[in-house]
Amino acid sequence: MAWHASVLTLFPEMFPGPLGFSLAGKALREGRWRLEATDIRAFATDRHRSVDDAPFGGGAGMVMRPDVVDAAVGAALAGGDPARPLIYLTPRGVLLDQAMVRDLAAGPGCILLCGRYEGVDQRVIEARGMREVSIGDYVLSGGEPAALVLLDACVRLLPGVMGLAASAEEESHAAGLLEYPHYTRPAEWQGRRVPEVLLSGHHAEVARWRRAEAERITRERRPDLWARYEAARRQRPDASP
Ligand code: 6GU
Repeated sequence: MAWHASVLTLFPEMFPGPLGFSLAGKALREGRWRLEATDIRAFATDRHRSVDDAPFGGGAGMVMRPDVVDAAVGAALAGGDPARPLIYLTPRGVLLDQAMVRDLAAGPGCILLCGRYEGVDQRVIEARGMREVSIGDYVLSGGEPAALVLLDACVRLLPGVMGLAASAEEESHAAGLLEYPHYTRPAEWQGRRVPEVLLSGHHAEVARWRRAEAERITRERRPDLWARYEAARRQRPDASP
């Protein structure tokens, strides 16, 4: 069966959105993955179709009701492989990283719950054993853009979606480094030359330069990744200094 994403949202029209374009969109049309966006409001039970209510304890905003969200989750589970992980997208979640993306892409798909308002009643998150995931340390107005980000990251790793260029980039990130810079013709543009080593045809020297640039950029921009990379390098018995 194709990799299957179910998105639970109050704004199903946001999907596939940008994922309908480029290689993800082509792969979607080719059936390499499947996407359903379900309107949570379809599971409302009262005549006002209400999906939210005021927070216990007071405060601003509204909270999504556990009964309505639970019914939507139940329908998604019944509509696909019940082993798919349940993910609630929230800025309070654990940070999405490439290791999590790799795990998700290797599985049967995922069920993504997008919160709006102040969030979702915590009891349904716990009762369904959902993983809470964030895409970064900033606040979005809803989980939908985060769901699109997570899906893009997964879909590009599916077999036959992106090919060799993508796997090379993925490997570089997997090694724990940011990627080296890229250049194409002309060799001189607005007085700026492409680094000479890249024109040399010496493959080993090109590889050495790229590794050195990847390390420099990682050290300068991401001291957190650099510390982890150095720690991992120290673990290796054949470590180069
Ligand atoms: Cl997953 N949701 C929202 N609303 N904001 C976020 C986020 C998720 N990740 C980072 N910011």
